This record gives sequence, structure tokens and C-alpha cells, in this order.
Amino acid sequence: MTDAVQTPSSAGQFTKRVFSGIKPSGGLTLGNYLGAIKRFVDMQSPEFETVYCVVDLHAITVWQDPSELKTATREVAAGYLASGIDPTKSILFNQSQVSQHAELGWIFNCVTRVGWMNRMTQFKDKAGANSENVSLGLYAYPSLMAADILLYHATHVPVGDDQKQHVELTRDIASKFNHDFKADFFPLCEPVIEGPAMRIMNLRDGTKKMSKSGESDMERINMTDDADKIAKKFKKAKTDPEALPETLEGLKGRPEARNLIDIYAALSDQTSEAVIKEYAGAGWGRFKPALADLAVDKLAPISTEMSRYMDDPAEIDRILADGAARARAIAAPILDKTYEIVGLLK
Ligand code: AQP
Repeated sequence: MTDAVQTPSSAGQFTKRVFSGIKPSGGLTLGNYLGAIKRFVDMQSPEFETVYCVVDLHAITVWQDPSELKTATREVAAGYLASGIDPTKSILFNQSQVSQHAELGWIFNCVTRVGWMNRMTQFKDKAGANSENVSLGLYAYPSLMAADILLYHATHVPVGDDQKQHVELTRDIASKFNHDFKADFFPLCEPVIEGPAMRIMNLRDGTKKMSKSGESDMERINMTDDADKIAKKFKKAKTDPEALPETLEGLKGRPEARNLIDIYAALSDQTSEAVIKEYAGAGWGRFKPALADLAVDKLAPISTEMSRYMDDPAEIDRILADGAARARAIAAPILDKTYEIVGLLK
């Protein structure tokens, strides 16, 4: 691990470091697992330093019941650990324990242009018609996300497709900072968005993303759902009357069908092309139970392990505190150097 502050410009000259996070804004979904956590585990290799965060400061951009937030934070940590994030290989912590995130977030609020923020589609989706009444934090969220990433000079950011625009904004913020202060300090990170699970859709409406905070529980598979619930949710998942075609082309205009194929592919580590070939001509009566069995097979051991961690909150807190200390060791010198570049008197 390098604690020294690196000052060259292109990401290629930086330590290959991965950063990503998940909000504790509810229970983890299959979308979080396939689009994020499973891929975080895959990137945990000698090629990268991996830093994974429970981004609790992002969660409070919308109302969170204080008595539930701590539990939700531990539950996301348990989800990471149960899925295979190894705290001896990765740094795992919750964001609010490393105050440098909020400090760099403020500096980036002063670098980011309002015009850039106005183009963020996730804010438009989340605020909807209610944009006058949402928190300022929800609007500034992408600037704090840029701080999360750049505080570690991270070079690779694995995310689902919905976060791509925010990672691109992070590159714009890094470029503007480097340009304005003639500092050549922050790397231009790469979003890592690949595989069939980039955007897992809602089971009742294949045009909407599967989300933790979606209205109905039947829209999503939760990582802690038991076998009966998983089977019931897939059985009731919206589809169409047609059988599965021979190629992915044949799924055009059938978003719900495409989503179930992509979920199967991601769970079984195959391409969606391979899955459609295997099930060409099959009806839902055959495909849905096969998908439910596969999901139970993959999720049941993780959910059992999550419960085991949740029964020992002190152990989760110990892991997060240890991760936070290691995160601060990287973050503090980078923030100090940022303050110096900006001209803030120490
Ligand atoms: N449906 C999804 N398909 C693929 N990836 C997804 N991710 C979330 N949903 C899907 C990815 O999970 C990571 C963490 O996301 P997050 O929890 O921090 O924020 P989010 O994207 O806003 O997730 P939700 O579930 O929609 O939360 P709520 O409902 O509380 O706003 C990210 O990498 C994300 O891409």
C-alpha cells in the first residue's frame, strides 16, 4: 500500500486502485449484488488495491430513520463480507468515519459547475416533479461521489450503468481542478461497466431499474429473501406470452424477458447469448423455475452468511473501524495536499 501522495497526471502513472460504494438506504437487492458487489469481489486481486465503502453520507440525501440507518449500514457491510469481500485484502469501511470525504466534497462543490449538475439524469429521476422540495445534498450528491473516488486517487470505478454519468462527471471535476490550479494532481478514473448485469430491471416493469427503495417488494429480489419468496417473485415477474427466441435480437421490444435472461446470465457467469441459445423455444413455465432455482442456489449461502454477521454487530463494527483507519491513512495526505494546492492556510 502506498501512502505517499502521487502527483503525476495520467491514470496510468498511478497505483491501480479501485474505489466503489453502496448506499445503506434499504436492504440490498439483486441489482446491487450483480451490478456491484459480485464485480467488486472479482476485482479483489493482486492487480489492484481495492477500497470499498458503505456510503452512509449519500444515504442521508433522502430521509433515513436514525434508528434504522446504523442497522442498514451494518447490513450493507454484511452483504459485502458475505459475498466475498475479504477485509484483509480490501479496505472496507463506512464513509462517515473518514471525515476527509465531506471535506473534499466541499472543495469539489466549489469546482463543479451548476450547469454540469443540472444535466445529471439520476437527480432528475429521483427528484421528479418534487425538485424544489428535495435536499440540497441530493443535488450535490455527484460532487461528493467524485470526492469519494478522488480522495483515494482511484483509477478504476466498478459501477452499474446508472452511475456512469457520475463517474464521467468525476473525470470532469478532476480535469477542471487540475487545470484551474495548474496542479496535475487528480487522476482521470475509468468507469468499469461490463457484463450482462449492468442494469438489472424491476420485475414488474422492465423499463425501470430494480431499486432498494422501489414502491413494491415484488419489484425486486432482496439479498435476504428466502427460497419461497424468490420463487414467488420470479413466478409473478411480468413477462409476455411468447416463448424465448433463438437469439437476443428476438428479445427486442421485450424488456422484461431480456431482463430475466440477463439475470440468469449474470448469476451463472455466462453471456446472455449463451443463455438464449440454451433456452431457445422454451416457455416461461420452464425458464422461470430454472431461474428461481439458480438464484436460490447463489443467494442462499450469502444470505445465511449475512445473518451470521448480523448476529455479531460488534465484529462488523470492528472491521469497519479497522478499514476506516486504513482509509484515513491514504485519504489524509491527499486531502492535505489538496488544501495546500487550493491555498488554505494550515
Ligand atoms: N438495478 C441495478 N442494476 C445494476 N446495478 C445496480 N446498482 C444499483 N441498482 C442496480 C449498482 O449498485 C451500486 C450501489 O448503488 P447505490 O445503492 O449506492 O445507489 P443506487 O444506484 O441509487 O441504488 P438503488 O438500489 O437504486 O438505491 P435507492 O433506491 O436507495 O436509490 C452502484 O454501482 C449501482 O450502479
